[in-house]
Amino acid sequence: MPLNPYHDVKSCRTCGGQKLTKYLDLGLSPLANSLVKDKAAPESSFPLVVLYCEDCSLSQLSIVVDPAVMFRDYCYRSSISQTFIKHCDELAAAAKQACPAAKNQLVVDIASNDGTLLQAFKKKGHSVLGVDPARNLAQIAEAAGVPTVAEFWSSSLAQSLAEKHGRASIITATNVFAHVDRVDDFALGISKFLSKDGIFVVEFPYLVDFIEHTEFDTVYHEHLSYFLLKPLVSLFSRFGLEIFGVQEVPIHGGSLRVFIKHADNAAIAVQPNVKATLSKEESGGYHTIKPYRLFADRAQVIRKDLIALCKQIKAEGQTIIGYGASAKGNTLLNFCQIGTQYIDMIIDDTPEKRDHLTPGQRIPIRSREALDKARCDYILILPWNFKDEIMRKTANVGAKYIVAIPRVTVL
Ligand code: JHZ
Ligand code: ZN
Repeated sequence: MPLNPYHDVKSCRTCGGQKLTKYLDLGLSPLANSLVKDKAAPESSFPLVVLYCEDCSLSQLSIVVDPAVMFRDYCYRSSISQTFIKHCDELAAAAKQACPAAKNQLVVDIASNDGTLLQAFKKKGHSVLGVDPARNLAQIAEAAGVPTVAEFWSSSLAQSLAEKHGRASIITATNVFAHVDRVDDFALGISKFLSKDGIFVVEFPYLVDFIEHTEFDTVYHEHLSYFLLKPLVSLFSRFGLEIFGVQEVPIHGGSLRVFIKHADNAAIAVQPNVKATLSKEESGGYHTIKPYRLFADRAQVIRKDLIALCKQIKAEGQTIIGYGASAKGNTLLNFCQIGTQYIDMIIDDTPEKRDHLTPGQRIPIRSREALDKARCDYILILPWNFKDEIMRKTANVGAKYIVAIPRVTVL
C-alpha cells in the first residue's frame, strides 16, 4: 500500500459546493474488506467521517482512499447470497421491460463482480460484457462464461469499448456508484457507450433508508457517496442523460433503482415517480441537516446497547458467534470495539474470506462447518440485510440471534 493512499475531499463531488458539514464521525477505521492474513500483519486505519453538502444534500466521506488499494483484489462475491441472485433475475426482467428496443443486444455491467447479474441477462438471450477492476473476480467470471474487462469504468474505457464492441443497449451498475469519486467522468462514459435507444440502470443503497433505519454500518471507505435522487438529476443532465423512472427495492437494506436514457430519446416517457420521489425527499426533510444529526445520535445508542448486550451475555457464561464477515460488519465491530473478548469467530460462506482475520478486531473467519462443531448460544448476524436467509440456513443450530440495525434486538 502507498504511504499516504488517500486525499481529503475539499468540495462536493456532485455540485462542487464547499459548504460541507460533518454529521457522523466513526473514528479511525481500517479498510472494511482488507482481511488480514496473519496476526503479525501490519494494518492502516483512516478517518471515517460523513459530510453533508448544504448546496445539493449529497452525503459523502471526508476522504477518498485510492481505489486501486481497495478494488484490484476483492474478496466480496455477489453470488454468495441466494437473495441477491434472485434480485438479479428480477432486475434483468425490469430492465428488459423498460427497454423493449434492447431485444437480445449487448448488456454491459459495470462492477460486474463474479458475473452474477450478467448471468441473469445471458439466460434471457443477451450477449454480455462485464467490467470490473478486480482481477481475481474477472478470472472467476470468465471461467463461468462471462467475458470481463478487468478495468475501472471511465470515459476513456467507454470510448475504446464502444469502438471494439459497438454501443450497449443496456448498461447496469449495481452497488458501485457510491464507490466512484469522479462521478462526472463516470456519467460521461455512460453517455458515450449507451446506444441511442438504450437505457442505463443504476442501483445504490438509498439515503432515505440509510437514515430511517440507522444503517450507519454501511459507512466504510468504499462508500464515498450516500445518494438521494436529487443530486443525480443535474449530474446526469450535464451529460445529455435523463432520469425517466425510479423504483425502491429492498436489497441491501433499501436501494434506489434509477432508470436513465439519452435526454433526446423521446420514445421513452418520463414516469411520474421521478417527481414524486424528489418531492418525498424534500418533504422528508432530507435537504436540511436535522435528520442527519438525529441519525448520528441513534448510532451512538446502538453502540452503547450492543456493548451492553455482549457484556451481559458473556457475564452469563454464554457464547456469541458472528455470521457474515461483511464490510458493514467490520464497521460495526470496529466502531463498537467488539472483538474476540465477545465473539469467538465469524462464519462466512465466501471461500475468499475464510481463514483470514477481520480488519481491526482480528476475529477469525471460519467456514460453516466450524459453527456446527462449536458451542453457540447467540449468532450475531452482521449482514442484517440478509437476516432471513441466514436465519433459515442456521435454524438447526438452535441459537438466539442478535441484529444491531435498525436497533439492537434479540430474536
Ligand atoms: P453483504 C458489500 O458490502 C460490499 P457488505 C460492497 N462495497 C457494497 O457496496 C455492498 O456489498 C452492497 C456472507 N454471507 O452482502 C457473504 C454468507 O456467508 O451484506 C458476505 O461476506 N452466507 C460491494 O460486505 C456477507 O455475508 C450467506 O448465506 O457489507 C454479506 O455481505 C449470506 C446471505 C451472506 O455486503
Ligand atoms: Zn453538493
